[in-house]
Formats: sequence, C-alpha cells, structure tokens
Amino acid sequence: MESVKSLIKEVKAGNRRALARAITLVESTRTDHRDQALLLMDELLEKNSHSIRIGLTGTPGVGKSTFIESFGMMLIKQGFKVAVLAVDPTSKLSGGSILGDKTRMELLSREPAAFIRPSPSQEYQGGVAPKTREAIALCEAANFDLIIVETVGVGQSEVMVSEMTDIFLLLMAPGGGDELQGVKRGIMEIADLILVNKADGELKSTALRTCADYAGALRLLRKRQIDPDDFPKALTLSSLEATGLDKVWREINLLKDYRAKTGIWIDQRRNQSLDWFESELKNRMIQKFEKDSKFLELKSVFKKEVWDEKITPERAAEDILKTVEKNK
Ligand SMILES: Nc1nc2c(ncn2[C@@H]2O[C@H](COP(=O)(O)OP(=O)(O)OP(=O)(O)O)[C@@H](O)[C@H]2O)c(=O)[nH]1
Ligand SMILES: [Mg+2]
Repeated sequence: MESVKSLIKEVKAGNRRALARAITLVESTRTDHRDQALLLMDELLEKNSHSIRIGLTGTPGVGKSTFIESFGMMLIKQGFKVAVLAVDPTSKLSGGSILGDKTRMELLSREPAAFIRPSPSQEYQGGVAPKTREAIALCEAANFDLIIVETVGVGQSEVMVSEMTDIFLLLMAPGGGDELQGVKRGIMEIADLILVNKADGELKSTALRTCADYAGALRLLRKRQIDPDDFPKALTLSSLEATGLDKVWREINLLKDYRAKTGIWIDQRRNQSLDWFESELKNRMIQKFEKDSKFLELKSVFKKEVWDEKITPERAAEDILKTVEKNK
C-alpha cells in the first residue's frame, strides 16, 4: 500500500482514482488499514469549506438517479465539480441498484468533473455503518463543490444521511392525497426542499396539485427558527426534461447564503461533528470491551446467572462494570 502522504497528495490534486482508493481504505475493516485511514483523515482537518453537502432521498423509482444525472450535468456545465455517494441499505436485497445507476447516470459517469461512488457492498462492510462521512471529507479534499449523498427512502438511512449533510432534499412522485398520507412525518420534518418530480407530459397537472398539497402540509409543520419563514418549500421539476432544476439550485443557494450569514451553516457542521464524535466514541468503547477476553469471560458468567434467574439483569450489568472497574 502506498504511503498515506502520497495518497492524500494525489487526492488533493483531484485524482479520481486516488480518491476511490482513499475511500476504499477508509471503508476497510482491517486493523492496519484503520490506522492508515486515521492518518489520512488527520490530513483533511484543514479542508475546503465552500462545499455543499446535499442529502437526497426518495422511494425506489421516484427518479433519484435521473435527477442526479440532470442536476449534476447542469452544475458541471456551470463549472462545478460534482460527487455522488450512495448509501443504499437495500443493496444486498435489490442487488441491481449499482447496475441501474450506471445506466441512469450515463452522461454524468463520463464527465471528468464528476465522481460517482456506489454504496459499498454489504459483504465488504460486514455490517459496519458505511463510512460515508469520511468519503464526504475525501471528496471535499479532492475539491468537489457538491457532494450529493443519495439514499433510498426506507428505514433509518435518511436520518443518518441528514445528519451528515447541509441540505436535505426529498424527491416525490406526483400522486393523489393518499400518497401524501403515506409520507412519513419524520422525513418531511428533516427535508429542506420537497421536490415533486416527473412534472412533465400527462403527469404535469397532477404534479402541480401534489406540490400544492405538500406545500400545505409543510405550512402545518412547526416553523424552524433557523430558516427564512417560507422554508421548507415544495417545488415541481422534471428530471427527464431537465426543467425546474435551476430553481432547485437557486433555492439551495438561498438557504445556504441565509444560513451562512446567520452562522447556522458552520454551526450545523460543528454540531454534526460533535454528534459523530459521541457516536464514534460509544462504538469504540463497545468494541474495546467486546475484544477484551476477561470482560467476555465475566459476561458469560453473568449471562448464565441471568438465565438461571439468580440475578436481575440490572444488577448483572451493574456488577460486571464494577468488577471491571476494580480490576483496572
Ligand atoms: N416522466 C418522467 N419520468 C421520470 C422522471 N425522472 C425519472 N423518470 C423515470 O422514472 C423511472 C425511475 O427513475 P430512476 O431515476 O431510476 O429512479 P430512482 O429513484 O433512482 O430508482 P431506484 O434507483 O430504483 O431507487 C425511470 O423510468 C425514469 O425514466 C421525470 O422527470 N419524468
Ligand atoms: Mg437509482
């Protein structure tokens, strides 16, 4: 393995192959790789902060890949560099999403100013949370202006993505009132913009109606102190015909400028770092215990006692920690 210093130098020079290698390194669970990955991340402390981290979610088939293709191409034409990272909790089940993305983002994947990273395979990750946060930092080091983190709108992944991005987009399909009911309230609450896609052809009028419904629903949500009164907003667009995308970009920048002016933009990133620190620390502490043979031995003794109903689970937990503490 090349030295971390030379790898980071190449990443900073914008070498996309080096960027891909660096992401693979941070995703690795091998202990020696973890050490190198830590060194790599140290080098990124002083990073460019002009980037915009965008989270994007939506149910399968709503048009996420098509949106990223059109939106990304528009921005690249304006001179921006666009990175796309996928967090796909269902990749193992569907299996075909990476293939699908390659064909759906055909133009973007051929652009030198774009970088597309499919979600890591489940086997490789071994159930560990994806290293998307690190991948974002690496893309920023490689001077990407926009980092789009895509996730399928199922389960917890969208909350996780919203906790590592600046702006969160919820892509929706045109549909009647029934579908509006189906939107999880929690997702609406984290969205900065609700984008009703496929506002073209026969679907256009339905899309406009759906958009008005969402706008109404958003007005009923609690107001955010940090944002202008008219946010979060609902907009219509067509990813296929590339219409309404400039408006999406304008709204993203409105929000960014406003938050930058009030200091919220940078505060949000710092709060996210603190949250990350907390959860990383918690994970590492758990990992540390789970590798400790004495602790494991003790644990199996207590497990038996809990099983035999000789001790309450609460007392067992208390005692095991006290014993560890004493033996230090
Ligand atoms: N009419 C119309 N069709 C669209 C639009 N955007 C996407 N589609 C179509 O919707 C289908 C799904 O689009 P994708 O971009 O693959 O959707 P996705 O959300 O990435 O789907 P998954 O990757 O399976 O989660 C494709 O047939 C697209 O051509 C649009 O703006 N208008
Ligand atoms: Mg897709």
